[in-house]
Amino acid sequence: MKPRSICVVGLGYIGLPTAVVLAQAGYSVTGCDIDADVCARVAAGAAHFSEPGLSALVADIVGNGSLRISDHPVEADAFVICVPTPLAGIATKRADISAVLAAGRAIGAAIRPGNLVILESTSPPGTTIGPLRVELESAAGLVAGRDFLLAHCPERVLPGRMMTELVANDRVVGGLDSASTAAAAALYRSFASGTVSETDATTAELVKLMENTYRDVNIALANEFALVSESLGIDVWRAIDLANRHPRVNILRPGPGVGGHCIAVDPWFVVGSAPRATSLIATGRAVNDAMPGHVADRVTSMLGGLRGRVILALGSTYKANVDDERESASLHVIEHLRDGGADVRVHDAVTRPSPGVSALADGADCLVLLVDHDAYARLDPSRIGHAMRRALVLDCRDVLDRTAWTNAGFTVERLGDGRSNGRPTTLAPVAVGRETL
Ligand code: SAJ
Repeated sequence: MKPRSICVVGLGYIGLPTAVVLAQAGYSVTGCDIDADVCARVAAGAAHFSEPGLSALVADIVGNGSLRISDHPVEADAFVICVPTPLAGIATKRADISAVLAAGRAIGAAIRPGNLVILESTSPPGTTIGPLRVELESAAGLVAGRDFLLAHCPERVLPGRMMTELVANDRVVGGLDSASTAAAAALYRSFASGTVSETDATTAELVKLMENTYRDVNIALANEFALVSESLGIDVWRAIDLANRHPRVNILRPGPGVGGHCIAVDPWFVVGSAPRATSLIATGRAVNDAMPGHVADRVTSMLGGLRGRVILALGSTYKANVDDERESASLHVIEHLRDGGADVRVHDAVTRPSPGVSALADGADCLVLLVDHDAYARLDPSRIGHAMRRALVLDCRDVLDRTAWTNAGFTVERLGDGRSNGRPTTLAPVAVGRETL
């Protein structure tokens, strides 16, 4: 039976945009959340976080009655679970799926024979057909596969591009059985323009984790190349650009660490599912987790110590042009610098744009650029350096125009650039075409 009503459980970063897209596609949607504040704000027609295009759509669909809000799951033809799956703790590195299980129990009270339940939350392999199924069945007194349909369809959208990617991206759908897979795939095909591929639930769970693990390990490789370049006295940014001219190479970019609630977390779900088979994945995580400490060490050697130094950190969000600080590597860098005794001021072009950079730089010893917000590429160094105690800058994202900043009197160092950290260049220049590395 084609679903007409859908209950989206969890109105966070994924659930709210998903509810909007489903309502736009003509479904009668109820969104529910355990957070009363979130419910109140969405019910008033507002988004509770910033995402391009989202606010206007929420106002629209709440206004026209196609999205209703509830504090618990209500009867519907289909349920879509979009709740967080964080790490249970820094030490354990295990997934905390308690929100998925709570959603399963709550849905169990509203589910009817013939309904479809879809888990979108990124989850350890086996969650859908294992613990989630058990919760649903025991709360509902029904049997998955016989009385209701159950599938996993991992979300795949990039924050900042959600409203486009929710519709345009290819999707992977995996059911408990073929009827569940077919029903879930039909639902996504009804609003997605990307290809919807069918598989089983556990494969779909691993596919999602593989995507983010691939990215994490690739970034770890870039970060390791940055460390190698620093000790060889060469510029990793230039070297990566050159390596990426090979048609089958795509090395990502180094940085002060990997943040966000996905890429820094999901690889641990794979490690947890097969600890003895995942040494590369675990090592990649360790390399990325060590980057904030490395950046703090670079600053320490630039300044000859941290105690009593005034440092201006540029960027606190987990990546460029978003307002999200979850698991931000910048915050770890700032913590290291403060632990070392520095007075760290923080500017963020998106979340705390004022006071401006030049006002905050007044009396500072060093700028540390941690996030590649577009606005930072446009900074005018001639309006910043004059009020600083020392005109030093460490660019961890290859954002600043080195020549302009040097001409304005700054000593510019870059993460991964062994030419800028005072170490001698140990390699002879390499001629590449008409350019020289
Ligand atoms: N980063 C680097 N170097 C790079 C790229 C990223 O250091 O070359 C850092 C960023 O600064 C940031 C972190 O990695 O700290 C993660 O950023 P991201 O843009 O790679 O990823 P997310 O977490 O914003 O979104 C990812 C996406 N996954 C993939 O691209 C494979 C998105 O599609 C997923 O929906 C999302 O994770 C998720 O929910 O899992």
